[in-house]
Amino acid sequence: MTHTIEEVRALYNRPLLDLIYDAASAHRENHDHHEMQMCTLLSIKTGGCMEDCKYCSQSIHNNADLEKEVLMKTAEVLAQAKAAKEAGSTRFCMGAAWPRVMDGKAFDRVCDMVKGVSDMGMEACCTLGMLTEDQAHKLKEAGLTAYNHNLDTSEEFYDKIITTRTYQDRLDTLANVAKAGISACCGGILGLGESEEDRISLLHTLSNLDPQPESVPINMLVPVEGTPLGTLEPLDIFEWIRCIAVARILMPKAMVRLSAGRLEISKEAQAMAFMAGANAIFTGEKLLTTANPESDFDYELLGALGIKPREPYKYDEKLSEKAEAA
Ligand code: SAM
Ligand code: DTB
Ligand code: SF4
Repeated sequence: MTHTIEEVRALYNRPLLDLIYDAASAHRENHDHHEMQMCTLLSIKTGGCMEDCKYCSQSIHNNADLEKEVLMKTAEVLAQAKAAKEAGSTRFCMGAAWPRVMDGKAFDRVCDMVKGVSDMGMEACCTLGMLTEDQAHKLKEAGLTAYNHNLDTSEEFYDKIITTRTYQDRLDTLANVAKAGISACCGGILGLGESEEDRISLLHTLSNLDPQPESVPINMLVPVEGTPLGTLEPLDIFEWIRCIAVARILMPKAMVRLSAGRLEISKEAQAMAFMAGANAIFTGEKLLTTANPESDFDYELLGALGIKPREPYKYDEKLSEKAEAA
C-alpha cells in the first residue's frame, strides 16, 4: 500500500496517545508483542572512511578520537558471533566503514564471514556502504539475511548531513539489494537537527520503498565529540516515540529496531517505545564505536515488562536446521 505525504503528515500529527494505541494494535496483529529480537553488532573494519557523514565517528573529515582498525580476520569475527549467540542474540550484524564495496580479497573475506555466521544458524546481516547488484548476489549466495543501508534523513535535508554521496546513491544500493532477494534493513537517525517535516518525509520514503524494509532501525543521534554534530541538543523524547509509532503503523510487518542512542534514553521511555511497536534492540556493550546499555539493564527491563527475547531461529526453518547441526 502506498501512502501519500499528506497521509503520513496527518498520521504524524495525531495526538501521541492515539498514535501509540493504534501502533500497539498494529503490533499485536502482526507480531508476538511478548517477543524482542536481540541483535549484536560488530565493527569489522573501523574508521578511515572517506564519506563526510557529519554524525559519524569514522569519517576522515571529522576529528573523533578513534583508533582505526583494518579488516578483522574471519576467525576472530566468528568467535565474536559465537559469543553473541551464546549470550542470546539471534542476528549478527557486521559493519565496515567503507563508502562502497570494492571487489577483491577484502570483499571475499566478508563473504566468508557471512557464510560462517549463517552456518552457525544465526541471521547474518552486514552494512558495508554502497553495493552493486553483482556484489549483492554474492552476499546472498554466502547466506546473507539482510543488508543494512540507511536513508538517515529526508531527501530535502540530506545534503546538510552528507555531501559526498546522494540520496539516489542510497536508493540505487537498496534496489540492488532487492534485486538479489536480500531483505533490507533501512531506517534513519533522529536528532540531526532536522525539522518535523524532514522526519515525516523520511517515514514517507521508507514506507513507500518496494518492497518495504524487513527491518527499520530508528537511531537517535549519539553526539560524538569531534564531529560537527557533537554538541547538538538531544531531540525531545516524545518525537522519538512518535516516529516509532508512525513507523509501526506504516510498516506493520517490519521489525522496528531501537538502534543507536539507547544508553541515554530512560527505561520508561524505552518501555513506551516497545508499547508503540518497537520489537528489536541491539544488545552488547558496544554498537559499532559507541557504548550501548549493559545486558543486565536490557534483561531487567524486558523482565519487568514481561517481554522475552525472541527464541532463536523460531521463524526460519533453514537456520534452525543449521543451528542444530552446528
Ligand atoms: N559505512 C556504512 C554506511 O554508512 O552505510 C555502514 C556503517 S554506518 C556507521 C551505519 C549507520 O550507523 C549509519 O547509516 C547511521 O545511520 C548510523 N550511525 C552512525 N553514526 C551514528 C551516530 N553517531 N548516531 C546515530 N547513528 C549513527
Ligand atoms: C543502524 O542503523 N544502527 C547501527 C547499525 N545500523 C549498523 C549502527 C549504530 C552506530 C552508532 C554509532 C557508533 O557506534 O559508531
Ligand atoms: Fe563512512 Fe558509514 Fe560513517 Fe558515513 S556513516 S562516514 S559512510 S562509516
